[in-house]
Amino acid sequence: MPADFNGTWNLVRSENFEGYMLALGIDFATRMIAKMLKPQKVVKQEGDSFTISTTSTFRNYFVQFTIGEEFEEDNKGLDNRKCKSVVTWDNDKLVCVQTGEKKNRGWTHWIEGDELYLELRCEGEVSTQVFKRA
Ligand code: VLZ
Repeated sequence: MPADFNGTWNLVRSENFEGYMLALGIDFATRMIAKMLKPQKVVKQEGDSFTISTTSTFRNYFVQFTIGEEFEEDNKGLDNRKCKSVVTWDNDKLVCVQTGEKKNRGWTHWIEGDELYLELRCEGEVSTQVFKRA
């Protein structure tokens, strides 16, 4: 029985989101706004099917996937680069590989105690975001 990510999660702390955004080529003005945000994630998990909505006062992002099934991701409102993404289980971690123009792009979600973790990777940058249940 894999981990259960279902729920509504609020950002409580973040490391190096700036570096991640820089690696994605996000412009200065957008970075200044985005680094102040406290996004909320709503995760819906039914078996191996997921939706993850990330919302904030500035921009929202939505992704839907099934474990092991490659999908086209448009990253609309982020860097807008299309990539081919696939999410798999690594024990209780959800690992996404985003293949496209940017090397080593992807993310990992896991739960530690009552906190939801998200590691965001792009090129050489790693950002960690931590969420608590709303
Ligand atoms: O999360 O890829 O949960 O796709 C920040 C929105 C969302 C604020 C960051 C706007 C996306 C930023 C993180 C403008 C540059 C992400 C996945 C895993 C779901």
